[in-house]
Amino acid sequence: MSSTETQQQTKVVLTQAFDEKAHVGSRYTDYLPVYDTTTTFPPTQPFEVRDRGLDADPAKPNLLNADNVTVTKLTPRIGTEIRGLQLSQLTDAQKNELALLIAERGVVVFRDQDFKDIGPQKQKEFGRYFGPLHIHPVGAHVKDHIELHNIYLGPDNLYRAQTRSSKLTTTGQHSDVSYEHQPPGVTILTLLEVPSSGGDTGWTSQVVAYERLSDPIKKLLEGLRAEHSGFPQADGARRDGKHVRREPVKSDHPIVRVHPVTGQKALFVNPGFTKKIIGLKDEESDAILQLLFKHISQGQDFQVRVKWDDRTVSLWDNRVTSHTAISDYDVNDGAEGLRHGFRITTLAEKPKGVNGLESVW
Ligand SMILES: O=C(O)CCC(=O)C(=O)O
Ligand SMILES: [Fe+2]
Repeated sequence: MSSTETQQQTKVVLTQAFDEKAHVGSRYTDYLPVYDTTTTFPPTQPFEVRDRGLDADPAKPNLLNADNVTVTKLTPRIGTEIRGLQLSQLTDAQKNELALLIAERGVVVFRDQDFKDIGPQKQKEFGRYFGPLHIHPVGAHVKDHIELHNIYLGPDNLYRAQTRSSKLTTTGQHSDVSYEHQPPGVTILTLLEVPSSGGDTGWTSQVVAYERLSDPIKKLLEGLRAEHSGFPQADGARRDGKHVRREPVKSDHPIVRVHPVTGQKALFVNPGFTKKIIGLKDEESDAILQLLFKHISQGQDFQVRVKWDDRTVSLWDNRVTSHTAISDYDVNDGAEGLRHGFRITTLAEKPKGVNGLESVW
């Protein structure tokens, strides 16, 4: 267990964040959201991590040339779909090649998986291969498995129901918990139940988002860091009367991040957590961030939208993509069905930018 997973555990008190009556007959009630209201843990300490992609054969023969495997690009620049391989059965060589493929393609979607049925221990073990597991400082999780971050939106979602939004859209591009000093790399989302239509997830290539910028803007951004903050999320949680397990953190990350394996440059700002550009006047920072957020959110020509079913697992690299849930289904219409899943989030290196620029906090 890494320091990121060390918890100071007293007697755990759980708040159930769902109504049992809405889930009679479901096979996955053990994965419904609960909210630990007692565990606290200290700030995450720096840790060393070696990206698995560094140990991959760049041609990826073990992964891509395995028997009966079909590999399809979902769009030219982002997203690959794989059929004919079980994540639960991959060898280490295949997992290393998968880490590289996720870095190159941003998101890799595995169809017809048994992953959701192998149990939380094996699911976490699979995640840990790619890095220490993140524990969400405020999110709902799976009972007895605080590293399994809950994804559930239903009429009985007592956890999220308290959050009121006055926004026109439910979509919001973000890179998960990018305020962390060593934010996530490989991230794994498994859906257990899906609505009859809708509930897709959209990913944006931050590599292409960077490439599209003009040379003078690229040059400007390469020399700058931006602040990513966990404070609004923690404040919101407190406002809703929820327990904050770890005091929030902020990090100033390079705006242009270099991937440690591919060497690709990616834009590393997102509307979810990036608050300001360090060293600029307020109006300058606001104007440039608004420009970049709009660019990321509107770039349908460098995005992929993935349709789920209940045997799909998607893996993405939070260093080179941003994403949004697309909550377009009616959670109050029983006929549309439930959407329920869990996320395993692995932490990666301290971000590195161009010309030796590094994160500070
Ligand atoms: O539910 C989804 O489609 C994505 C939710 C999300 O942002 C995540 O799992 O990181
Ligand atoms: Fe996310």
